[in-house]
Amino acid sequence: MTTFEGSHDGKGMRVGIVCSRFNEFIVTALLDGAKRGLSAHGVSESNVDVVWVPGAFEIPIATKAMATSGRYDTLVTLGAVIRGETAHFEYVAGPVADSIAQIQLETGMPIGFAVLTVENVEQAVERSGPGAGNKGEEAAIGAIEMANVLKALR
Ligand code: INI
Repeated sequence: MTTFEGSHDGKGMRVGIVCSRFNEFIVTALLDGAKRGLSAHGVSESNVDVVWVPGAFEIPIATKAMATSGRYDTLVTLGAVIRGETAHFEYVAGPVADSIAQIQLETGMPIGFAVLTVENVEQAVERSGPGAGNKGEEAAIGAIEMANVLKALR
């Protein structure tokens, strides 16, 4: 029996991060978490590119451009869709998640997903704090693991 597992070693890895500016204070906190996660696992800051787009709805197109650029080993998407702020919650949140899943399958690029979909600002703050449970940090570490496991499989 052969078992494949991806390590959390990000040494030498090139990482692209897509951030949406809507609810910027939350996304900046997710970005801080993602940077912490990458740095703690050996990704050098000079190998990380950060791209900002207006809102979560624009994350997929920028992510696809990065996924097909040949410049990255893995990507991380960061955003915050808060139900209390829009009647269009479902129209934004669902398509973004579906599109990111689709881009992974089409391009083979692993993409960490921390586009929060929450009921209110309090829930968004809980998931983007400086301690444990920052979803940006978790997504970044997951992106490293997926890049390593896919490399092993290929
Ligand atoms: N974008 C978000 O990232 N989060 C939201 O909560 C949000 N709300 O509430 O509407 C939001 N809307 C903007 C959307 O993502 C697009 O940027 C906009 O529709 C322009 O295409």
